[in-house]
Amino acid sequence: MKFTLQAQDKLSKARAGEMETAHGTIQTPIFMPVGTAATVKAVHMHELVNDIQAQIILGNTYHLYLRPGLDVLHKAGGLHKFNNWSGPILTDSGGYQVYSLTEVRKIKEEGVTFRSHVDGSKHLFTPENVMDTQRIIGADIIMAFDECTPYPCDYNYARRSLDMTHRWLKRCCDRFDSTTPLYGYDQTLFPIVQGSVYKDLRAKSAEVIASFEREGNAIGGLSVGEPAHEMYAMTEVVTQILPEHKPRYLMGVGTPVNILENIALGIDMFDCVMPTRNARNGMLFTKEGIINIKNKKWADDFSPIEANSDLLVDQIHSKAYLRHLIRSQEILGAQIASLHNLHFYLWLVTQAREKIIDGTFYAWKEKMVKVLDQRL
Ligand code: PRF
Repeated sequence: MKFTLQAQDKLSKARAGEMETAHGTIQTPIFMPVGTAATVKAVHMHELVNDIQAQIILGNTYHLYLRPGLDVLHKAGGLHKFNNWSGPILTDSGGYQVYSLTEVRKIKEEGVTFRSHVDGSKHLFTPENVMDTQRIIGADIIMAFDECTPYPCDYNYARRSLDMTHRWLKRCCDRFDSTTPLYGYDQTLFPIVQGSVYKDLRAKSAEVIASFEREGNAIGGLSVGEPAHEMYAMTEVVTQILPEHKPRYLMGVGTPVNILENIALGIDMFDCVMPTRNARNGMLFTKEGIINIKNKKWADDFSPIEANSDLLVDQIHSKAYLRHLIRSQEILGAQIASLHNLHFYLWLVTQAREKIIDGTFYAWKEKMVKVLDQRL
């Protein structure tokens, strides 16, 4: 993987860059639609490619390992072949899903034992087997196995957890570096900064993570319930330490405002279930603000879902129609709303990139934050 910085904003730490992977080039800052179980929920691959020009999608080791399982993925020739997405893929390591989705789990030095949310069967994830699993899935960018601490988190717990995440990172790197890709193209491993909301722990973690000198770095453990100002304070501490010339990925973030503020702090990559998950409940992100399409006020509003949008479904369907579909739990409602929201998120980061390049990012960001903080 190769990362080139193309422009840096003068009034903030925002950057525009380009990442070259085996499956294509990604222009940053970028948002990665979440394709947990080998699908971006309710959105077809041809829509990702043709309608919203997604540049990279995410997959989850935890879900893919449980279903369809490694045997099927290996026989398919990896996830790209299995789901017919030929662009870049990043897989998360399961270091978050085992904490958020499983109830009975035990974290030990060796790894994490947990029960499957699908059938209750018992499994063990270790730094080594999670690397092997991500080799089999075949993502271009794979993530280290970490512990995402909850919020709030006691200082001593956060400190001990961090030390373990760092020891796990060494084991991840050793395994990754002593194995080879299975499908003939390169993969790269990103380590993850943790440290809860403690500045000293975040700084220490960022230094340790940087010392591994991988091709990109990630920040985890944020957007887990802490106030936004604490998230920004942590991002700021960490981006001051992580190397300038490598991509920085803020995991699981966030609202459009969170994304803009973190771009301003020097983040290049984001993912979040919010545009797709909230779409299914009728929350729509628009250039004028956030709306709940289920609201009565849209019942007889026959204007397009979004005026001045270049997305076909925004032009040909009305707010009243989408409201009806979502309220009736029609599958098409989830499809239209998900595509609309992903299109908005990709529009937002593409605009940010253009503004960084033409030198007008800061003023634009301030204006957009005001608009996007509003619920209409
Ligand atoms: N670790 C991993 N994946 C994640 C997170 C993390 O801390 C988060 C936190 N927002 C989202 N996804 N491995």
